[in-house]
Parts: sequence; C-alpha cells; structure tokens
Amino acid sequence: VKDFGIEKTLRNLGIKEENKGTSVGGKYFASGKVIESISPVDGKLIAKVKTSGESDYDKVIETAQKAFQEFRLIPAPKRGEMVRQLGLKLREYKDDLGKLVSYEMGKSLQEGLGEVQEMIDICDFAVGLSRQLQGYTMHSERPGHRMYEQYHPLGVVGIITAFNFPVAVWSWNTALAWICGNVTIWKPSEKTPLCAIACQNIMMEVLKENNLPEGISSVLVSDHEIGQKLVDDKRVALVSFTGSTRVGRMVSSKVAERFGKSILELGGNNAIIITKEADIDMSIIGAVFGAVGTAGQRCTSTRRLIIHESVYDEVKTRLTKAYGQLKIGNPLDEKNHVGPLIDTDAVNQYEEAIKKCKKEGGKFVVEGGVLSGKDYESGCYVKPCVAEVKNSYEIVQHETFAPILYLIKYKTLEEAIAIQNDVPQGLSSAIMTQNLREAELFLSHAGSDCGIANVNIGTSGAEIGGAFGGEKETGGGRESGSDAWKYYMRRQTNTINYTAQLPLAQGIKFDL
Ligand code: UN1
Repeated sequence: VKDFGIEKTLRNLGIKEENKGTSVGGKYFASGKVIESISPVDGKLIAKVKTSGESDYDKVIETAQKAFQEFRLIPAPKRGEMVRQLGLKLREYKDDLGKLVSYEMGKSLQEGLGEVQEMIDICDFAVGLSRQLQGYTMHSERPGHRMYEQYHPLGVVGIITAFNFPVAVWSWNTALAWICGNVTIWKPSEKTPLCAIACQNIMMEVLKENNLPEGISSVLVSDHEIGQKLVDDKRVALVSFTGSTRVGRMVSSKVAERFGKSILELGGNNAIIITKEADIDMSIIGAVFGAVGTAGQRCTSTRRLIIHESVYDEVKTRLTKAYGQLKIGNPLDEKNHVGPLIDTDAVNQYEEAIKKCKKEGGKFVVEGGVLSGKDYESGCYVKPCVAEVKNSYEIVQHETFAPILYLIKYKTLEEAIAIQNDVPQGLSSAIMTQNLREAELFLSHAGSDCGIANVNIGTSGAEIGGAFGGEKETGGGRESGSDAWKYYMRRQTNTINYTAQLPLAQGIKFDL
C-alpha cells in the first residue's frame, strides 16, 4: 500500500506518536485520558493524544484571561499583522496540512487543500478587516453633543468544532476573533485531534516569533465534559459551536442561561431545485459534487433534488449514469472521487437511514451499500446512493451525514419552493434555471428561507467573503465574511457633551 508520504507530513507538522492535547501557546498539559486517532482511510492508528483533564482546564482559562488583558490593548491593525503572518505560514504548510486533513478526516486531498485555502483566504480577509472595524456616527438631538458607536472585544472566545472541517472552521473563528482583540480556546472534535494540534503548532510559531502572550491561542483536546465546562463557564464570553442540532440546542440554552453569546452552525438539509429551464449538464455536475463531495459530510452537502416533472426522468437517468462512474477509494489518490465516512458509527447511521427510507416507501434508483475487501479495510467506505422519496418522510426531514441523495418531483415552482422550505433546517439552497423570473422568485421574500441561496451553482462550497450560516434549526449564526465580525465584539454607544449645559434628551426639564 502506498503511504502517500504521511510519515513525513506528520513530522513536518510536529505530530509525534504520543501527543499532548492541551496547549496554551507554547505550553502543553495533559492530565486526561489517552485517545487514539485512527484514519478512516486505512483504519490505521495515526497517533495517540493525551487529552485535557479538569486541572488543565482552569490553567487554560486563566492564561487566556491574562493574555486578553494585554492583547485587547494592541491596536487592531497590529493584531491583523499577527493574522497576516499566520496566513503566510499556512501557505508554507498548505501541502502538509491538506494531506493531514485528508488522512485523518477522509476527505479527498483536493478538498483537504481547499480547506487550507479557506484558512488562507480568511486570514487575508481578516487582515483588511483589522482596519475596518467601523461603527456609525449619529447626530444627537441635543446641541453641543456628539454621538458615535464603537466596537470592543469580548474577551475569551470558545470555539467548538466538528470533524468534517477539522481546520477551516477554527480559522474562520480565530482570524476574526483575534483581529477583534479576543483570545480563543478551541475544543476540536475528538475524531480529528491531530489536525487541531497541527494548527496550534503553526500558530505557536507566530506567537513565539512575535513575542506575543501565549494565551492568545489555546487548544483543549478533550471529551465532551470539558466542552460542557466551556459552555457553562461565565468567563467564556462567546461560544461558537459547529455541530449537530441536538447538541446545538443544548449549547444555545446553556449559554443563554448565563447571558453569554453564542454563534450556532448546526445541521442543514440542503436542496437544489432543478426547473424545466435548467441547464441539465450543469445541474448534474452540481448535484453530484454536492451530494458525494466530502462523502456527503458537509453541512452544505446536497441532500435533496427537487426536480420539475418534465425533466425528472432525464435527470434521473443521467444521475444514475454519473453515479455509475464514481470511483470510491483512498482519498489521497487523486483518481478517486469519494473517500470514506469518518468512522464505523457513521457507516451504521448511513445503513440505518437507507433502511428507514425503504421502510417509508423510498425507491432506490442507485443502491447503497458498505464496501469491503482490499483497499476498504477500514470498513468506512460506502456507496453513494439515490432514492425517490416524498419530502414528508421522517428520514428525509432528518440530516444524515452520508452520501444519500433524495429525489422529489414537482409541478409548479411555488410548490418546489414550499417543498424546499418544508424541513426543520435552513442552511443552503440552490436553483438551477436560465429563467430570470424563476431565479428571482426563488431569491425573493417568497423564496428560499435559507441563509444561503444560490442560482446556477450547487449548495456547497461557499466562499469565505460571504456570511456563512443558516436559519431555523441551523441555529441562526453567521461566521466568516461580510459583517460576521460583529458577533465577536460588543457594541458601545457613546454620547459626549462638549458644552457647559446639561440638556436632557426627550426635552425633559429637571431644575434644582
Ligand atoms: C461545513 O460543512 O461545516 O460551503 C462548512 C462549504 C464550505 C464550508 C462547509 N465552504 O461547503
């Protein structure tokens, strides 16, 4: 079996056989249990990690709080310079980090590299933003008064991320949080601890070279109990959580209970509407990449195709043909289109979903199944599949993190939009049409109810320049581009009186 140079990659990124999973800047702690990182690519143990224990947790929080006292006073453009240097390092480490993402998480090498590119892009974006943390200036109703608003940092930002984007989501949050003057504590997925350690190793170089406080960037590789501490901790001003709706609901209410802030990026149930005026060639490519890319494990993966009755059979036939050409196998080998699922639990959920779908009446036009034998020893490789369903099936209403695509037929565009919106989630959506009226209706107030709505591109692969997130059970948070930075700061309205009188607002008289 080719090893694709993994040993060298691990060395370059400072990953050892035994790693300590808690790091505040340059210091490591590890009083917790040992976890193993197993690659879904070949089922091999990559490395062991000693996780954070209870006693490490307070050290991390205290060091972060101390660093914040200093970091908040560094001018924002200087904090931007720190992020610029991280962007430069990520360019240097792109090949290694992309490969580690691919090997530890299982997405294709191209997608692993693409994920690191998102990190580089958000760093560049944040550098520019560090000179643009702008508030409004208002006119006061009182003479000799000036009003304006400013944005101040929040403090300690906790970042809890999922396995499917094991490096990019950290950077979307940190790049913005840092230029805004916050310090960050990252609790990565236990399924991808090495990606987190590698990112922290890279960031530590930046901190050391610039003699910056170590508590600016911390990582807590730990079980969910430590994650829970972060959620409950008053000292953590903002919790940015990416993961399931089930856990997100709990995070949201716990953080709200203590009046903390949260950013939630939860499940999606993303659809592409293919109208009678769609370019079918483009629609097929968009749908197949959306459904099988990252083995259907993106929050933005295409789960449903809502197809006009007049093109339904054609789309079905061409999809079936396209699925027949998909190569499933080692994601580091560029000839393969589809890699493994993250672990055998995910495989069980995939099988369960197929069973449920059949039970509810779903008809599979491309059959699924788990692959075994040579090159599939990890037991994590599954066949992407396609089923004809009704939108109302319970399984269709549910997000299954696997390459299962549902086909639904429609007659009128209004009906298609209603079907598209008739799920609990509201992350990403798309319409394929060359008709302006159809496209604009889809984007109108009566159109898609999602945070992302695209025309003639698929549901996944959002650029970092836009705000990323969704509505309803997706949680309502926004990360990444546009003005998502405002989530990482507190707004203050300032009114300044430069006269010798004290007139009251609303014309109130109060004479002594
Ligand atoms: C996710 O799946 O958590 O839009 C994020 C996309 C990527 C990000 C996905 N840029 O598909």
